[in-house]
Amino acid sequence: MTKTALNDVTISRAIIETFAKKFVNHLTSEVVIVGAGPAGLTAGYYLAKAGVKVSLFERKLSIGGGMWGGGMMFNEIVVQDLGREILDEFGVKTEKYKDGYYTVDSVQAVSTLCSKATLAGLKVFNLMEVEDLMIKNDVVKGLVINWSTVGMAKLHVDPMTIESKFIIDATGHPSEVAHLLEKKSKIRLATETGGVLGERSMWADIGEKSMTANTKEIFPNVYAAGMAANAVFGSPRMGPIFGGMLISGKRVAELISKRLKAVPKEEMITC
Ligand code: 48F
Repeated sequence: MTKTALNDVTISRAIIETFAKKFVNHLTSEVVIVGAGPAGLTAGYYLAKAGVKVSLFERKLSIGGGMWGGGMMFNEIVVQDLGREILDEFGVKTEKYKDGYYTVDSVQAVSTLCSKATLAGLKVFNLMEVEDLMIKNDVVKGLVINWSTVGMAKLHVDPMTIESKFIIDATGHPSEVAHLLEKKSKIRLATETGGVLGERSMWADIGEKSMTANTKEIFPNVYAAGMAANAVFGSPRMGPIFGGMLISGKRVAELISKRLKAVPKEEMITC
C-alpha cells in the first residue's frame, strides 16, 4: 500500500498519457490486423513473436470474436489434429474426444490466445473499427479508423488514419476489408470474378480444408485470413470447429514475415 493518498487525476493522467503514447507509436505499423477473432489473434501472436511491429483493431469491447460462444452457446469448441498442435504451442489444454477430434474449453482458448499474443508484443486497440482504407494511386497505404461508438451512435465524426505495410482482413464472415476494397475503390481482388465470392453454406470438412489455400494475398499487401478468407474465395463455413482459424492465422503470419524479411525497415514509412 502507498503511504500517500491516491490522487484521482493522477489515475486519469496515467491512462491518457500511456494510451496516447501507445496509440501514437502505432500510427505506423508493419502489419495491421483487422478483427480479434481466433484467426486475427493467432496471426498477431506469431507476427509479434517474430519481432514484427503489429497492431490489431477490434470493433467490439471484447476480443475473441466467435470463439467465446463455442457451438450454439455451449462453450466448448472442437479442433482437429493440426489445430491441436497449435493450441499445444499456446499451452491450451485439449481433450481427445475420438481420433481426429479434440474438445477445448472456449474460455480457456480465447483468454490464452489473448494473453500470449499481447505478452508477445501484439498491441490491441479494441472499441475501434476500420471503416475505410487509405489508397493512393491504387496502392493500399493504410486504414481509416474511428471509435466504434461513433458508428453505433450514427454521429458525424471524421475518422483518422493509420499506415501499414501489410494489412490482414481477419473480420470473419463479413470480410469487411475485402468488401471495402471491392465496393469503395472498385479494385479487382485476386478471385475468379475480381469480387468477394461470398461464403457457402455449412460443410465443416471442405470449409476447414479450403481455408489454408484461401489464406493469401487478395490485393497487393492485403491478406485474408480465417473465415474472411473463405468468404472472399467462396468456400463453405464450418461451424464450431476452429482448427482452420488457428492454422490460417499462423499461415498468414508466416507469409507476411517472409515478405517483411525481404523489405528493409526504412522502407516501411509509406506516406
Ligand atoms: O468472427 P471472428 O471470430 O473471425 P475468425 O477469426 O473466426 C471465425 C469463427 O469465430 C467462427 C467460425 C468458426 O470456425 O466460423 O465464426 O475468422 O472475428 C472477427 C472479428 O472481427 C471484428 C469482429 O467484431 C470480430 O470480433 N470486426 C469485423 N469487422 C471489423 C472488425 C471492422 N471493420 N473493424 C474492426 N473489427
